[in-house]
Amino acid sequence: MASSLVLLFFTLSCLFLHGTANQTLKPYVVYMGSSNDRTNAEREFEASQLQMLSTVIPSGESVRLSLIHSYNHAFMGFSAMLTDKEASVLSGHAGVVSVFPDPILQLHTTHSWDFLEEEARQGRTRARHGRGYPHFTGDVIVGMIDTGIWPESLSFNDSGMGPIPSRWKGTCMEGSDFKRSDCNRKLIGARYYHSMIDSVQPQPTNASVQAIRAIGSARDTVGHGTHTTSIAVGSMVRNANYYGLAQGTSRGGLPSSRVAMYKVCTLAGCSGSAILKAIDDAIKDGVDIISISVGIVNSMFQSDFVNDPISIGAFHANQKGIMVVCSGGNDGPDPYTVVNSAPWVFTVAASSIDREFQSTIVLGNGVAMKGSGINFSNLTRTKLYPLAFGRDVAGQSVPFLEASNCYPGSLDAQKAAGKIIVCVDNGSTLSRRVKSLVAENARAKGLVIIDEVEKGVPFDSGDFPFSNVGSMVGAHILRYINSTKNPTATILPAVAVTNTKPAPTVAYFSSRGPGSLTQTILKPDATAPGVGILASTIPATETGDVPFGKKPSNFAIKSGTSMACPHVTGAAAFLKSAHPTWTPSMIKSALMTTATPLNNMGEPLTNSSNNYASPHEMGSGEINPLRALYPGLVYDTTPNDYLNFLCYYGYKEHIIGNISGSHFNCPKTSSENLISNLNYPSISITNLASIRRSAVTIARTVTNVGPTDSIYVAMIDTPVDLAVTVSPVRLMFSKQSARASFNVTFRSNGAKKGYHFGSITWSDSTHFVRTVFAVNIV
Ligand SMILES: *[C@@H]1O[C@H](CO)[C@@H](O)[C@H](O)[C@H]1NC(C)=O
Ligand SMILES: *[C@@H]1O[C@H](CO)[C@@H](O)[C@H](O)[C@H]1NC(C)=O
Ligand SMILES: *[C@@H]1O[C@H](CO)[C@@H](O)[C@H](O)[C@H]1NC(C)=O
Ligand SMILES: *[C@@H]1O[C@H](CO)[C@@H](O)[C@H](O)[C@H]1NC(C)=O
Ligand SMILES: *[C@@H]1O[C@H](CO)[C@@H](O)[C@H](O)[C@H]1NC(C)=O
Ligand SMILES: *[C@@H]1O[C@H](CO)[C@@H](O)[C@H](O)[C@H]1NC(C)=O
Ligand SMILES: *[C@@H]1O[C@H](CO)[C@@H](O)[C@H](O)[C@H]1NC(C)=O
Ligand SMILES: *[C@@H]1O[C@H](CO)[C@@H](O)[C@H](O)[C@H]1NC(C)=O
Ligand SMILES: CC(=O)N[C@H]1CO[C@H](CO)[C@@H](O)[C@@H]1O
Ligand SMILES: CC(=O)N[C@H]1CO[C@H](CO)[C@@H](O)[C@@H]1O
Repeated sequence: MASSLVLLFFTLSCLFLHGTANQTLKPYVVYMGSSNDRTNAEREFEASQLQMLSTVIPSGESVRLSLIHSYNHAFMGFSAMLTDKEASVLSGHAGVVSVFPDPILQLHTTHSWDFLEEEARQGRTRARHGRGYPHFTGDVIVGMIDTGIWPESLSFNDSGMGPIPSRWKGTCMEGSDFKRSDCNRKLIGARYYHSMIDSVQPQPTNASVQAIRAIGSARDTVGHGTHTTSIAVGSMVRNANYYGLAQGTSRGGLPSSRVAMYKVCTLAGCSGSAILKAIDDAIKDGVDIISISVGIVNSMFQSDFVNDPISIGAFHANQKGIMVVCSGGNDGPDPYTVVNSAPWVFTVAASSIDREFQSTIVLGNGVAMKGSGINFSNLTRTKLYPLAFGRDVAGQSVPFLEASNCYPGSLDAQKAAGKIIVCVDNGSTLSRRVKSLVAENARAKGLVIIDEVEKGVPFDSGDFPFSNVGSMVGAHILRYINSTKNPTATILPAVAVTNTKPAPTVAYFSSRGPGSLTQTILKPDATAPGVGILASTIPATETGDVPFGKKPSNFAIKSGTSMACPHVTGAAAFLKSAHPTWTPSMIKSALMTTATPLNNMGEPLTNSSNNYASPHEMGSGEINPLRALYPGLVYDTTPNDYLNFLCYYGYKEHIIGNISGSHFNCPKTSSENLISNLNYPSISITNLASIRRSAVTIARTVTNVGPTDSIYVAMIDTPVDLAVTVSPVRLMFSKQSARASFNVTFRSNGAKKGYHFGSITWSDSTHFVRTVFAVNIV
C-alpha cells in the first residue's frame, strides 16, 4: 500500500508538473455525505468511487485513475488529482455534496511564518492544571491530528497504565524511523498520511525537505504535535523546565488518558484531504475526543460548512458521539477572524497564564526596567554596553523608519557592533525573530524591542540578549538615549515570575468573533491557556536552538491557540472520564457554562490592551475544568439541532439528507435568524432593531445533571439599554422531569448600534449555569 502510494505520487507529480494546456491537475476533495453506517462496505465504496472517477477521466489517461484518499467509514468521498473541469463535472453527480480544491491548512502556533523558516525551539505547560485534579481512571482515548509525535518523550511514559481498552481498533503504523514498539499503553496508536502538499511547494528549503522526508513516519520532526499532545494528555514529568526556566511538574489535563497520533502536517502545512482521512480513521479506531490545532491559512477566505474539511469531519465525528476541539486561529485582534467555527466544534481562544518571562534592562543611569523575553543572556549587571536606537546606527541612505524597525539590511554593522540596539515596531509585519536575526547579524550585543502588542507573548531568542518592552518603558529608554552623550545598558538573563496579575488576559493574537460564516452562533466558545506554555518537544535539531554549553531541552515554551486547544481537549477528557455517558455537547456545555469571566484579581477579564474582553474575544470565559465536573444543568445540543442549523443556514433538504445519511425534513419556516434558537450553550442575536420595544425571543432547553429535586432561579446581567426577560423565571426539576425549557426575550431600550453583551445565570445556589449572550442592534 505505502509503496504503491509513493509510486502514485511520483506519477502524479510528473503529471502535475507536465500538465498539458489547462489540464492542470490539482488535488480535489469530493465529499459525498454520510456512509449510512454501511461500515463493512469499505472496498465497495472504494470501487464505486473509482468507477465514478472513471466517468470524468479521459480513457487515454487511465494512469490517473487513482484515489489519494478514500473516505469510507463514517462518511463517503475521496480525494484525487483532477482538472477544474473534471471537478466541476463531478460536482453535478447525484449524491455529491461538495467538491473543493484540497486546502492547505496551517499550524496555529504564533508566527507560523517564522515557524516555516526555522521553528524548533519554544514550548511550555500549564502548572495550574497540575493542581487539584482528582484522578479518574476511566479510559479516555484522545486522537491528535497534528505533526506527529516523539514517542521517547517522558510525557508518553506508560508506567502504571492498565491494558489498552479492548474497544480500541487502531493501529501503530511502522515508518522509516518509527517502530511498532514505539507505541505503548499511553501512545496506543500512530498513523501518518501522504499528501500532495509536498509536490506543490515551489522551492523546498532545507527544513521542509527534512519535514517532507519525515512524512513516511508518525515521528514528529516539527515539535508541534509532541507539544500539543503533552498538553492534552501528557503523563506527569517532574522537573520539567526549559533550561532552568518555568521549573515544575508537567502534565496533561488527564494524565491517565490514552492517545493516538494522526500525522497529517509537516512544516509545509497540513492537507485538508489528509485531515479528512485522519478523522475518518480516528472515528473507526474508536477515539473519544479529537483535537485539531490547525486551520485555514487566511481567515478572510473561509469555506462554508460543507466545503471545509475540518467542519465536514467534525460533523460526522459528532454524529458518532466524538467530541472535536479546535483552535480558533491566531489572526487576532481583528474581528471576524475566528476559524473552525462550526457549531459542532469546540472553538478555543487563547489567554495568558499567571506566569511571565521577564528580562530586565539596566540602563547606564542605574534605572532597571522590566521587559519580557526568554533569553539565556550571559551579560551581567556589572558590565554595561553602548546603547543605540536603530536609526542611529542605520546603514548609508537607509530610511530612518526602516532602521528604527530593524529591517533586514538596514543596520550598519560597523556602527552597531558591540552595542545594544533598540528597535520599535510601527505595525511592520516583521517578526521578532527576523529583528533579532538582523541585530545579531549586525554584531549587536543585544536587542530591545519596543512593541506594546507583543510584549505579553514571550519570545525566545536563545543566547542572544533580548528584551521586549511596552511603549511606556520604551519611551523612557528612548528619552534616556537622547538625554546623554554615551548611553549604555545591559540585558539580564530571563527569569520566570509567577502569580502575575492580572491573569488570564486574552492574547492579542487570538482570533476574534463574530464568525464570518454566520454570526448567529457566538464564537469562540471559551478561552484556555495559550501564551508561554511549557510542554514536551522534540530534541532540538539545530545547534542554534540550544544555549551555549547546554544539552538540548526536551521541553519548549510555545504560544498560540494551538496550545489553548489541547488544554480544552485535556479538560474534556477529564470530564469524559468522570461522566462516560455524556455527549460531546454536554461536555462542551459544562465547560462553557462554568467558564469564568473573571481574572485572578476578581475583576472582569481583559484583553492585552487592558480593555474588558468581550465574548467575541473570550467566548464564555476561561475554562474551569473542576467546576465543569458539576455544572448542574447542561444544554444538550442534539444531532437534529445541527441538521436544523444546516436548514436555516440555507442548504437544500436533499443535501442535508445526504450529509446526515437519512431523509430529513427542514422546518417549514427557515431563516438564518432561527439559528439563534439552536440549543447552544451561548446566545447570539444578530439583528435586533434599535427602535424601542422591538423584541426577539429565543428558546433553550436545559437538562439537569445535578441533584434530582432542584429549583433554579435566573439572574440576568444585561447592559442598561437592553431589557432581557426570562420565562419562566424558575425551573423545577424532579425525577419525572430532568429537562426544562425557557424563553429569553431581548428588547431594545433604544440601544446603540453594534454588539451588546451580557449573561443569564441559572442557579440553585450551589451551581451557577452561566449563559453568555451577544445582541447586535441594527
Ligand atoms: C516512566 O515512569 C516510571 C515511574 O515514574 C519510571 O520509573 C520510569 O523510569 C519512566 N520511564 C522512563 C523511560 O523514563
Ligand atoms: C542546505 O543543506 C545543504 C547541505 O546540508 C547546505 O550545503 C546548504 O547550505 C543548506 N542551504 C541552506 C539554505 O541552508
Ligand atoms: C557570552 O557568550 C558569547 C558566546 O555565546 C561569548 O562570545 C562572549 O564572550 C560571552 N560574554 C561574556 C561576558 O561572557
Ligand atoms: C514609529 O514608532 C515610534 C516609536 O514608538 C513613534 O514615535 C513614531 O511616531 C512611529 N512612526 C510611525 C510612522 O508610526
Ligand atoms: C532626540 O531629541 C531630538 C531633539 O530634541 C529629536 O529630534 C529626536 O527625535 C530625539 N530622538 C529620540 C530618539 O527621541
Ligand atoms: C481590546 O479591546 C478593545 C475594546 O474592545 C479593542 O478596541 C482593542 O482593539 C482590543 N485590543 C486587543 C489587543 O485585543
Ligand atoms: C442523496 O442524494 C441523492 C441525489 O440527490 C438522492 O437521490 C438521495 O435520496 C439522497 N440520499 C438521502 C439519504 O437523502
Ligand atoms: C416560549 O415561547 C413560545 C412562543 O411564544 C411558546 O409557544 C412556548 O410555550 C414558550 N415556552 C416557554 C417554556 O415558556
Ligand atoms: C491556458 C489557460 O486556459 N489557462 C487557464 C487555466 O485555468 C485557470 C483556472 O483554473 C485559468 O485561470 C487559466 O487562464
Ligand atoms: C530564570 C533562568 O533560568 N534564567 C536563566 C537565564 O540564563 C542564564 C544563563 O544561561 C541562567 O543562569 C539563568 O538561570
